[in-house]
Amino acid sequence: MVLQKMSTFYQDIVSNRKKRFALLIDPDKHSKASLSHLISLVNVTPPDILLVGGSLLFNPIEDTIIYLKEHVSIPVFIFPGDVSQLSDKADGIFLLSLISGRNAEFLIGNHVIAAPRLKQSGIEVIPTAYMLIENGHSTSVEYMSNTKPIPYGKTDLAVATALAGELLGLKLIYLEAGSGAAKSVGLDMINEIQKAVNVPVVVGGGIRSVEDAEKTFDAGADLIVIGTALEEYPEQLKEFANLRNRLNSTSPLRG
Ligand code: 1GP
Repeated sequence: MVLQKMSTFYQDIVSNRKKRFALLIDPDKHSKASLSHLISLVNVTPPDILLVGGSLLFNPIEDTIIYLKEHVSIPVFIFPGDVSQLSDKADGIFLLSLISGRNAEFLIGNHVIAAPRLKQSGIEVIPTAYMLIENGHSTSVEYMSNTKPIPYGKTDLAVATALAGELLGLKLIYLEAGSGAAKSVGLDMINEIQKAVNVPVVVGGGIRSVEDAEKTFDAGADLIVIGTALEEYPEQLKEFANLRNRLNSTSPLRG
């Protein structure tokens, strides 16, 4: 029997509740040259984790994961858009339960398909409560998952959903406005959810600047996820890393 790897990244984030950021890499959005440039920057000012995935991928995820594992020393996790995005070459996976939706395939169906392979791989699995939050426009993840997001201002619904995720045993609450969102998750909603749950809160979608990132951290996010902004301006990586370092050197730690 293959034993699931001890949850090392997760252990780290719960035992040391500092601010962290993830760089999301969508394999379809990079050429070999752009990826290699981004990786050279990652090795100078590293984020805390690389996430790899997308709502719909034309290119196999594994090639990108192998390339990243050869070139970086930070954890490389899968952030799967669907069940085809699996690889035992990654360090781990955010196993997403789309609890804002009511589509059984994304609540349990795909997990049943993926489970034997995940068990066999032994990679770290982090059960994640994935919540889509409306941002004013329809997003790829909404379309592909055939689910409705939680309305933007409905903080009570979002808090109740996050609590349900925690009570079901999910280990991260991930608030997702959608890649390239014009409006990221509302600060009040992040703050209320962070106060309501004990597990770490992840926020992604539409975080474009260091100012956006700082407000999101201040509202209570433990981990923020940045994709588009660093596809467009990879040099901004350094600014996000400086922000994280500054916040961790000045804020009292939570948890
Ligand atoms: C991850 O979908 C986000 O949660 C990434 O969004 O591409 O807008 O940074 P951006």
